[in-house]
Amino acid sequence: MGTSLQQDATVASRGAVEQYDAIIIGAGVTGLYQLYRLRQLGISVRLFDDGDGVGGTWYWNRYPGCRFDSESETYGYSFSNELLQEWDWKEHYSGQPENERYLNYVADKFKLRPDIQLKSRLTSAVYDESANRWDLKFEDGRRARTQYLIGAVGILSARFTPPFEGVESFKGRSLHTGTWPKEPVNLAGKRVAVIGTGPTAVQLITEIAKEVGHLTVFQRTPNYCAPLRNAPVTAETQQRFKDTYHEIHQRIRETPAGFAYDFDPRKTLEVPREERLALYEKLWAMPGFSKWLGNFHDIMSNREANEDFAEFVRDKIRARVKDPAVAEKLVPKDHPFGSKRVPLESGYFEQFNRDNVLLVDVRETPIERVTPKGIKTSDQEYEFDIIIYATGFDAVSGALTRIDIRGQGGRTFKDTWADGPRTYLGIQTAGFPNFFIATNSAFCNYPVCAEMIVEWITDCLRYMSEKGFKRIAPTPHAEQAWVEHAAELASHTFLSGTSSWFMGTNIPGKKPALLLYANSAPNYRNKCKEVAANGYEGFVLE
Ligand code: N01
Repeated sequence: MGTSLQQDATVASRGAVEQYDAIIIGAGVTGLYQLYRLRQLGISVRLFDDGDGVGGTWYWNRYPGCRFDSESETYGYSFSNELLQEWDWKEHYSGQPENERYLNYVADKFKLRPDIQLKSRLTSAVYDESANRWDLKFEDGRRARTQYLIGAVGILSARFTPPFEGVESFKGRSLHTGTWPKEPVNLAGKRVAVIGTGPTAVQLITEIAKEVGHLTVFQRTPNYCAPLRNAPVTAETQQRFKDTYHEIHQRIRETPAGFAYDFDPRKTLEVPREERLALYEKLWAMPGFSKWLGNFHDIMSNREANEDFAEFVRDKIRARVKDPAVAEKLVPKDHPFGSKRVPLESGYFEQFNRDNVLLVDVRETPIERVTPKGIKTSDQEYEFDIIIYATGFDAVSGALTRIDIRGQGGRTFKDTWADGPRTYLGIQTAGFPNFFIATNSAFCNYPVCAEMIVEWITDCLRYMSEKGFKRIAPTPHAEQAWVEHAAELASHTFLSGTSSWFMGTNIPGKKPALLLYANSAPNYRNKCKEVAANGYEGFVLE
């Protein structure tokens, strides 16, 4: 098992190579659970993370306003009834500080910390074919060798800052929401810019507009934001959660996206207009993603149906913004509802009624450069004390392709994934034996799918140990078939026509490809189970 932190420091300074059966990269929701499970196999396992605390997404994204848009009771781990009974969710959509506390509680409760090495950024992982081992190097010079390497790096962890000219020249403070400082940031009275209007910016802007001196929001694409309708969890509801966790988890394992919503099976346009509107109003008054995942099923496949609901949302936005010209800028018209992740908000649009908030549409007046004083658009220079980049992530592939990973024959992972993710089941890539991608790559509420992948990997390693196998990798044929199948499913959605992180098109130069697996979570889970039940069909075990 892992050594103590003090011993580790000595090992690192001597330059000795640490040896493990399995190494996990990432101390987020997935990585922590993977560590818990692999320890049960009795193998030596160590988890590395570049943060100085556990929590992954909930460690890094500590910007004001950050919170779940999943219902809290569906987001916690389901594997331990003791944990479920001990933990109280304070809000229906829990905030970042509470979520980080939860993951720290998990790390303590299951005594995970002795096997976690923080402040360790993985820079390279090279497969040694003759020894069937992965050789890892970390930024601080630490080296480690492992039979199994598990990337639990999350789908939204590689921060993206647009390559504006002059970014470094700004004399004020520059912040990215994905690496928000631990110390409080004093925004009071400051002239603040926010670049971006995605789900992160929507939460951030709503929270800080009242605090800053002046806020300028640089928007490229307006979003179909819908009300979150958060509320405290009452003692009675808390008890109901605890009494019914079994049913809650059973339900979210059966729904397409792992949320407790069912699509309405009727076809939108076959339902009389008044009845349609009544459903839209009902969904609008409900909390969470009800408006998306509880809507008519064909809003995500039929353009006319989608447009019907999109127009309803546009009118909701118009009704909340006092200045009609500003309202029109905030109304999305160039993409279907749901083709970008729907931001859930708690008073976002009203912020644009404030005297200290200005909306700049960068499609009308593009950002030309960042200057020492602020931001220069095509028509003027704006001066700021603080620029906040809420500009998102190089999603899904970015966190892996930024590491120098080399498989059989020295093939780089970056080249292998140059045209988009190439995997079998989203879990392994041919030519990279014993390297598992423990990332929830389906369109699915995070933990419910992450638990499934962790358990699949754990079962796979147990199976290998029992049968005496030392190496596993997919066949190129199985991988190619999976890539084609995923592309075929993607072609039935209309996600490809919209620029978003789903398609990788938010990153200049990234080849467009749907980065998530567009099947229902139960179908995905069943396929993974079936492959395992058939002796890991499509994989070569040696
Ligand atoms: O990132 P985004 P995010 N010039 O990519 C803009 C999860 N999440 O961090 O839309 C000007 O969505 C960009 O503009 P455009 C959730 O899955 C969950 O907000 O590309 N603007 C966009 O407005 C979400 O989907 C929660 O035209 C530029 C913004 O930056 C994912 O994280 C909360 C630009 C980026 O939006 C990512 O959300 C928050 C440029 N050059 C996030 N480049 C929960 O509630 C980019 N932009 C759990």
